[in-house]
Amino acid sequence: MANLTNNKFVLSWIDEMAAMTQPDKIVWIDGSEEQAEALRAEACSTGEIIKLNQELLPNCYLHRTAINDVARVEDRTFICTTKKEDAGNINNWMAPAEMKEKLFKLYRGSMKGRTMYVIPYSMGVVGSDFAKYGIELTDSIYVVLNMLIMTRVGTNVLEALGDSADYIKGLHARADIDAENRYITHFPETNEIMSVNSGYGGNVLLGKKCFALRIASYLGRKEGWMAEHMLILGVKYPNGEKKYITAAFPSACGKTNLAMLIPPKALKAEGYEVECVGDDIAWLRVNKEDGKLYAVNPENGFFGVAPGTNEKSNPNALHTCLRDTIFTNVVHDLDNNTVWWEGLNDNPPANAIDWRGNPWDISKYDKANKAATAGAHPNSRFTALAANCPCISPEFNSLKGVPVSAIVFGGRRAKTAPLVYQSFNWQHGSFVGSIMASETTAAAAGAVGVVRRDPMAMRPFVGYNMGDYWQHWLDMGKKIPNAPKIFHVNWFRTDDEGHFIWPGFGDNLRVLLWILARCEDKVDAVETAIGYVPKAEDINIEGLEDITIDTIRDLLSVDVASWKADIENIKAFYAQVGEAVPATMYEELAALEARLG
Ligand code: OXD
Ligand code: MN
Repeated sequence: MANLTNNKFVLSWIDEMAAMTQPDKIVWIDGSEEQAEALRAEACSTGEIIKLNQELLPNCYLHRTAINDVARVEDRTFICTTKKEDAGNINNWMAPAEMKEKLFKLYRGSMKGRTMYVIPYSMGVVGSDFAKYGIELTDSIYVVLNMLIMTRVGTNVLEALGDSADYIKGLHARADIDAENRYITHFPETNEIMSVNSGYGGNVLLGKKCFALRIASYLGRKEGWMAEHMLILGVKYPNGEKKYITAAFPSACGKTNLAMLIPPKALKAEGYEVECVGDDIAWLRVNKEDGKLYAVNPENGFFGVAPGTNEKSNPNALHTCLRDTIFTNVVHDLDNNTVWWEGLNDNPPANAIDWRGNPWDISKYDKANKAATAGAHPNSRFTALAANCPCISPEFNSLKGVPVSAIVFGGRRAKTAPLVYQSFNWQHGSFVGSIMASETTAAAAGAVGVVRRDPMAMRPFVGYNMGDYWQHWLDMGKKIPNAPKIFHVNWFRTDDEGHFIWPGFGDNLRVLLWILARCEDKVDAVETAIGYVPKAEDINIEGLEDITIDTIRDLLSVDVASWKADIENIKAFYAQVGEAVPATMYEELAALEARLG
């Protein structure tokens, strides 16, 4: 097949990678439906994917990964900068030359007998100011088909790149799917990503976490913008006005659900709507005209967790994946050739194959031992087109992005954080982001689990030193004349029996409306040691059963004892981040401690 570009930087790099991996042939992905369809047919013929019921699930396919290859592997993810301190203490680090020597041995000859696909892709709308281009080389059709959904792929990317060397080089080889030799590596100084011995999404769809977060966060610092692990949503008011919020939560805190929320009945009746711009990643730039921070979602699709997605928790996600979707590691219902997962409905298939490829029915399922007995892997996924989402924002393809009114941080805290609070200012808000954390909750016993600090939900995704990343947040605040206000929410406060108090899901809009009202100075608040907390009567509870103003008061109370206990944990974490922690963050920490008394 002919090359699709004359760009000598691209061609010489591909030559070099092909000389090392030794594929039988090289195929350029042009983004055409015709080529995609031929690849689907080929992958079906080898069993790599299974074509599902085309009446019920048009253009949908199922894939099962290797059993040892079902999630991101943080302990095997490396940031390879020349100096160790540039990667920092939170990332795994290895010197570039040393890592490459190791990798090249694994890559050498790894594509013998296979095809190398060349995927030119864009993160962001091709040609927009936000867009960044990448080329992924892979020997997996599954990767090609996923990239066609998750990113903007095609010859227009090569045209936009022209003869420039400014693109991110990504090399992925499945090799032996050997967990002991699995590496997800980033070379931010040379714009390279190398992934080997995995076939699982987060490790191999190099545009997502690897490029759009790790490499992009590095570029953002260098170039004066931000790459964040944030959803983007728009709230449409009954009068037609729209306001946008970005929000960062650690994995497994319901980001996709919040991004696509459906307003509760009472608010819907008044005319409120929510539009989704993105569910996972936001790129943020200061707009020179109005001095506001603007956000785009650089992705083109959703790589969502399937289990727990249902008509009640997230009908929009469910409808998004009824067509043009690749399901990974879910249950295959053999009777009607569809898919199923735990939490989809109460109607598990009787005749089915589980994510491991073994016969399965619900009698094998033991709730107490989900990991071993679930039909769908707990981290099973759908890869679906954003364009198919019923609530996708009309601004999804906007060249300039959407203006951000509020940035929201969140975590899963049983006691410590109230339902919502507002930071005093950008600097304090950056501090609030730096101390973000999530707990594992043992719901039944009401026990408080282990705290994992996850600053800005970026712990696994910052492509450089965490302390320098915090400094970048502080610096950005000074460059945004009309900066968004920064908030923190916690949907997961529990009562003494360990039950969640706040209903969550669509009702979270009630909290978002308070947040947006604050951004416009339309509502008062109470100043506390941790920030501004709503007056209970300012959270709209119309139509909410079981929630009284006293419940809201409870949800908004600041539990000083647990904050004081948390301070010790924060100090230990700051010490771990080490010397690069900005002095300003320590000042904010001391000020918080003083306010707590
Ligand atoms: C994801 C994650 O898959 O954050 O989006 O883990
Ligand atoms: Mn994520």
